[in-house]
Amino acid sequence: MALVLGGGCASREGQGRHQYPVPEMTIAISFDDGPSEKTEQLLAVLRENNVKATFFLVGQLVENNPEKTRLIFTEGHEIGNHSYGFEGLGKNGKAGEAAIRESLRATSAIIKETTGKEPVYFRAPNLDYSDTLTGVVKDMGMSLIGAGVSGRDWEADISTEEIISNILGAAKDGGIILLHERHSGDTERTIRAVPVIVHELRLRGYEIVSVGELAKKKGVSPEAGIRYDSIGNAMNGRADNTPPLKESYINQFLIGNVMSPGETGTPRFDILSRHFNVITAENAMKPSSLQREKGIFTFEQADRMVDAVLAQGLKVHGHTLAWHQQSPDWMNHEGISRSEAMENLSAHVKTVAAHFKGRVISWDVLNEAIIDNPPEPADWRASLRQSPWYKAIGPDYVEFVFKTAREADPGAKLYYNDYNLDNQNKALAVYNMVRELNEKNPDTGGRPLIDGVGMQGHYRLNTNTDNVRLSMERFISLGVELSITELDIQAGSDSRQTDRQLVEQGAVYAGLFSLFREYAAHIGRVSIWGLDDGSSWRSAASPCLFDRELKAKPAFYAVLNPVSFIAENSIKLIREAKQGEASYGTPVIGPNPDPLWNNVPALPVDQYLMAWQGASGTVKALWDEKNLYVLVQVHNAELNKASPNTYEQDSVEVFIDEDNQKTSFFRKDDGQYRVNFDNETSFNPPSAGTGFVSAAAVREKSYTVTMTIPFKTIVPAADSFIGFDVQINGASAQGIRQSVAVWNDTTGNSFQDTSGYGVLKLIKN
Ligand code: 9MR
Repeated sequence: MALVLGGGCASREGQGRHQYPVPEMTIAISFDDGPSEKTEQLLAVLRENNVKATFFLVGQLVENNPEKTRLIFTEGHEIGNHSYGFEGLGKNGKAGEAAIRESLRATSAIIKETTGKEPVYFRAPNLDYSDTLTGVVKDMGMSLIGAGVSGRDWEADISTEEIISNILGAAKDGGIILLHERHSGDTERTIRAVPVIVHELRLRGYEIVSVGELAKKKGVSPEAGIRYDSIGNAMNGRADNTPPLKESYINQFLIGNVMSPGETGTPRFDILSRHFNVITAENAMKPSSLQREKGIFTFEQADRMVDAVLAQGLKVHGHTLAWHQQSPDWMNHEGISRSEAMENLSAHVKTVAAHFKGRVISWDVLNEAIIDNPPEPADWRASLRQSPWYKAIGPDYVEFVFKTAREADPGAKLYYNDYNLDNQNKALAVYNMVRELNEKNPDTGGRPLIDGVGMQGHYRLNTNTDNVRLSMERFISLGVELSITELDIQAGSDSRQTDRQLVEQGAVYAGLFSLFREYAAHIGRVSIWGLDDGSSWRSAASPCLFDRELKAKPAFYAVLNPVSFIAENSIKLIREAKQGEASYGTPVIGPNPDPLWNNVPALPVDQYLMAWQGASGTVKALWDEKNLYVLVQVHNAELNKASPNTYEQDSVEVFIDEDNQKTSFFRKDDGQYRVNFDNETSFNPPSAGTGFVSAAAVREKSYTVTMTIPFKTIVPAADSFIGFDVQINGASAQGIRQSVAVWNDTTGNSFQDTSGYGVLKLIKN
């Protein structure tokens, strides 16, 4: 930013000669820590620039400098309470409630005695707040003012230009600028910055006022005990008025979120630092952000963010050194030689890891290298994604990238990070990879090569916590650290959520955090991927803890206290399984249904799981001592079986849980039986096909499938129950599945989880 400094030139322009636009925005300006030897000088600058500000004064200094205090007041500035002796009053201080009360009382009293007016705003010294302090401030009828738009002018090495750019970079309508009339460094820097800030903001259309005046302009009456980082926008009294999440997880694991460099110094950053203690750059530390062109590293944005996060006392996790996305093509384009690709990878990893050394606690060294649901998880090499790095280097790029990272920053924990790790096949492939590489490299810098596994955790309402638990246990058994790195839970569509979805989403968050608490000893960090639904990468599915206005959702309270959330909401969450009846009898299976079916009750298969409402139908069941017989009649189908994926073809699926134990994963009594309209079959597990017989008959847009399904583990008895469900897959004219209808299980998870199945009663009369 090119700014003209010094000589008071900006201020003279500001006075008369310059034509500013008619202001459309308002911002407050405040100065902490006076009165002091600089008071007169600062007052002169403000007078010259026609600015009225809020001064947060220290009680003891008011007592020693009554004249200066009166001067501030008579020149039309507002005075706030900044404690009596600048002692630590919040979480970092030692003052008890009585001492806090006395400090605030004495300050307000001396300000009133000197100026005749009692302050209504309080700012905590060092921005150090606590619940006790908030309670006292509330009792005294004052509002709290946070660090809205901070110049960070107390920092030792900061220049006037940096103070200015900190403020101009974060300025926003309703913001409150924080500067200091006195601090341990050179206060002149601040005083020099003021006219420039005022001038630049006025050019942008801001009116610059005191905190009280800002509230008036915004039509807000500040509430006692509420902390305001800005006034008159959606953020007030909301996200920043909830109990800090991180305090619920002290001594358990770090709790994090993501941000971008542009959020530094904004009210969003205040919310992030209130609730979280570790930050991941959502995009700013990915390869394409740091080395878009070969050899040209662009660290400025990421550095700005990382330094601000560290200055706030939070930690930083690095994301990500090697990935198949958001990486420039030159690194590993098609046809590149193995050695050149290795050089590119190593140069990137070395430079980046060395650059952030000491500032990040850990790195996602390799991101998303394993394919989805790998068919042969025992062979992790065969399970590797055919990514550009893989194609250019081969499967040993995995070991290579970890070794390079270890050398460049031996202090950082090195993570393998991936999504869908609740899928047991994918989890197993990752497990095998980490196990082999750690066994092969047991001592790199005193420890095995890979320190941790990151389960991203992009989940949905139907994510089964039991599968998450299985994977967690698997990784923990490797002796590595576990982190949940990108947690979000989709619930709803089109940026809308029903009341039920809000509670269900909370329940999934609560279930997961209960689980994380159980394994806290093995968990390093749980990070949410997105502060609010509006800024989430999956915004339409509203997956975060805060809504678009930064108001805490039920999900927030679920994370804050999972146990009480479940206790308070369990009634709302019960969803009863449907119950149907199977009649007794042995039909002949063939293209024309046996007349025996005529007296069997039909169950509707008409609950749609996707937006498109295509093929649906009915199901009937018969049973005898050996088999279950099923007849599915499908209507309204555009018959198509072009897809190589059998589940995308027009087909019906029957799910059976013989012992009705509703386990969240398949055991030997469970099976999935799929038949398409052409009577082609597929089974899960494949052994379920033994003894199975089916027939199919098509009539225009309808078809009928009959099946004989042998019981595998039970000898059925009258009046007993089995778990049962039916699904109808509808393909589009292009051969892509566009519609799914079910009888009972709306989770979409029937293929691996029997807990949502309906129940079939076996009747014999
Ligand atoms: O949230 C990120 C989004 O802003 C980017 O556009 C996207 C680019 O691929 O990456 C998102 O973050 C991803 C993360 O880096 C790795 N795991 C999946 C995340 C969601 O896509």
